Amino acid sequence: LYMESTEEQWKLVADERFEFPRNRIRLKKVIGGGAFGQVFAATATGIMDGETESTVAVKMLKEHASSDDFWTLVDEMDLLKKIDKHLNVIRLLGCCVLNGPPWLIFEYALHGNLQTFLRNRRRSRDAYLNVENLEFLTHKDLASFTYQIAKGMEFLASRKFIHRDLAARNILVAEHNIIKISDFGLARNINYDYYRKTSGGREPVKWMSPEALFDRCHTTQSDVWSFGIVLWEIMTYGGTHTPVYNLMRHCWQTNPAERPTFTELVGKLDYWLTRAS
Ligand code: ACK
Repeated sequence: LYMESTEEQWKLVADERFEFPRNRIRLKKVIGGGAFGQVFAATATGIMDGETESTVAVKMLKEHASSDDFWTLVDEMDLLKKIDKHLNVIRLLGCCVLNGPPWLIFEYALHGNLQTFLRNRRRSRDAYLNVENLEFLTHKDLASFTYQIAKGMEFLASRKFIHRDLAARNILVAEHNIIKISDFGLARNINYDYYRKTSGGREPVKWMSPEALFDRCHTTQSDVWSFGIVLWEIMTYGGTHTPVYNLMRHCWQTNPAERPTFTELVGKLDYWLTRAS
């Protein structure tokens, strides 16, 4: 992609394989936002074979985004164009770069991100507050999520893509509980970019392997580390792992005297079960 003009920063050259007429998109409502981008639910006319109107998700910059943000989005778009279709990887259906700011059009994932999805389906003491009457999940559902995530990541790894931000919040759940790996804002294709390092950007510390964290060395195997954390997120229904992880490490102190007593453990676990998010 090239900038044609410096006067309007969004003047990008259209890619005919992906360009979709902006006027065939109807934005409906904001369904999500990150640090620099926002996502709308929208309808697109004639974007999918055999469907006149499809529900899609449109990702774009927020109003006061910087030029860094702009290029992050353009990088993401470029990268997504190179990823072939896979059931468990969110698909870029098209882009709008002409006559306005860049829009990325994605297939729609009905149930939103996996972290919120899991948290809304916890069997807690407050289960009766489950006003939306959401179906609870079975072990089989949880196992299916882990399998589908592994399948999606296996596919990305086979194409030499490193995700670098694999976490339940970046995984989407579509109709029939189909998993879609998403959020490629930090992803890199190692074929051309394996040496590029992040600095000052957002770094998902709690999901990062030691080599990614300390040496900025991101590989498919560091994605595997993050996958391990995602397994934890799934098994705790979207729980934050820090408290329990700290507890585990506490039990593994070399000096036995520094390990917690069972009474301390009971107290902490009780607190965790009843209060923690
Ligand atoms: O649970 P959510 O609303 O689902 O939180 C995130 C948010 O935008 C920020 O990424 C939602 N989102 C992103 N991409 C899609 C998509 N393709 N389909 C449905 N929701 C999406 C996501």
